Amino acid sequence: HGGGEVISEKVTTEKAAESTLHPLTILYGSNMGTCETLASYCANAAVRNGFKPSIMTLDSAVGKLPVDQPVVIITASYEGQPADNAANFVSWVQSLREESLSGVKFVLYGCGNRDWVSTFHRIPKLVDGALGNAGAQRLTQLSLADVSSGSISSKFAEWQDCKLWPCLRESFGLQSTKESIGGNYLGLELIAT
Ligand code: FMN
Repeated sequence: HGGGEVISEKVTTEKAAESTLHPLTILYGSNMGTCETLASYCANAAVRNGFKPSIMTLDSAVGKLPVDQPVVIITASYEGQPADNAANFVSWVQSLREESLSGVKFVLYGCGNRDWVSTFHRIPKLVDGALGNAGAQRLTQLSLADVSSGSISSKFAEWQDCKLWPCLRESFGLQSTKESIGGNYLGLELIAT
């Protein structure tokens, strides 16, 4: 009956909208949930920025980093070691030959705590270096956040709005309308003019 038609119309519209979005892979390495939560924030923001996200652990991407879409990586360190769901990925990237990841384009965001002085951000730095050595291309430089001071979710929101989405949108030649990135910029723009 009538209700069914309304639903199928909505599904068709959503499908049409989705087909214009660019695929985006978001990978996280997380024990206590911070990086996983940030990855889900990123997935939520993806659609309004023109991307269709797939979100999974770093370990589930071993041997299959895509070359047809950008890869966003969000990861932590534990006593200088990877999170449990990133350990296989970290060993794998260190074992790669030069140029074996050519065509892979990535953006890396590291979460760490400066209380671990000698291993502060060891894993995000190691992964960034290993991906680079294997020929993957950085779409923007490594970003490292300290979770011991300030709010990590506001730091991450600022990074998304100021670095991640402008860079991903630019790499796809997408128009960078300020409203579509964060939503809070419209007010700033009005004040500025
Ligand atoms: N941060 C670092 O930068 N280097 C470390 O070696 C490090 N070791 C840690 C060890 C333990 C037991 C804990 C609890 C935290 C450590 N951290 C270290 C901080 C975590 O990487 C940071 O809290 C991160 O946000 C955790 O991410 P997650 O919640 O996604 O697991």
